[in-house]
Amino acid sequence: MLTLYQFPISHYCEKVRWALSYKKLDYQTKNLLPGLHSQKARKLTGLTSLPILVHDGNAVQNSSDIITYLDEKFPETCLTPLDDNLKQEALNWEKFADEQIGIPVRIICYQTLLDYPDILIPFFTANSPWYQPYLLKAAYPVLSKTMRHSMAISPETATAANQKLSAALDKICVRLENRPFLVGNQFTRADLATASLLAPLFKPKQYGLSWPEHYPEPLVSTIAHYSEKLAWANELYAKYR
Ligand SMILES: N[C@@H](CCC(=O)N[C@@H](CS)C(=O)NCC(=O)O)C(=O)O
Repeated sequence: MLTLYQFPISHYCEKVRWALSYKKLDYQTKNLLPGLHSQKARKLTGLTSLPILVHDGNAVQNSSDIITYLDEKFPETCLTPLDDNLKQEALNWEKFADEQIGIPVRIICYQTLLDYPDILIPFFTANSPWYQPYLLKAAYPVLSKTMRHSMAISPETATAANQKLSAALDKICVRLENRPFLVGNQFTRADLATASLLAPLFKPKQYGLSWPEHYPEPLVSTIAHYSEKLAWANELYAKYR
C-alpha cells in the first residue's frame, strides 16, 4: 500500500499525486492540517515538510526523491529517462522548477490568498473531517502569521518572486521553442514538475481542489500577465494528467 501524507493545496504534493496517477499506482492520501502536520511528519522522517510517501516500511520525503523512489520500485511508465545524459538533464530541470518556479508561485499566491481565509480554509481542509474547518478558522490568525513568517511572504518578497518567475518562464519558453518537451522526445519528470508547480496559476480540475472561479486582485492580474506562457503547462495537464 502506498500512502501519501499531504496538504491538498500544496503544489509539491500535486507533483507526487500526478506521478502516482501517471504510473497508474493505487494510493491513499492522508491529509494533514498545516501546523498540526509537523508532529506526524517528524515522526515519519525527522523533518516537517510534506509530501511524504510511505511504502513498504519506507518513508520518503521531498517530491523529487519520491519520484526517484517510485521509478526505482515501479519502473513501468518511467518518468526518469533511462539514458544517463537525459536523466541528468531531467533532474536539472526538475531542480530548476522546484526552486525557481515552486517557491515563487507559492509566495505570489499566498501573498494575496492569505488575506482570504474563506478561500484558503476549504483548500487546507479538503476531504477532512467535518470539524477541521472550524478548528482552522479559530487558529487562522496565528496560522496565517506563522505561514507568512516561515515562507517569507510579504509584498517585497512577492515582487522578487514575480521577477524570478518571469525569468524562469522566459527560460522555459526559449527551451520549448522547437520542442514539445523539456528533455528528450517524451514526457518526463521535468515536464511534470514544471507543470504541477505552475498549476495553481491556471487551476486545472485534475488538481482536485474546488478552485474559486476568480482569484482576488492583485493575483488575478498577475496571472493574466503570464497567461500565454502558461499554455504549454495547461496542455500537459490535458494530455498527461
Ligand atoms: N522541496 C520540497 C518542498 C516541499 C514543501 O515546501 N512543502 C511545504 C508545503 S508546499 C511544507 O510542507 N511546508 C511545511 C513544513 O515544511 O513544515 C519537496 O519538493 O517536497
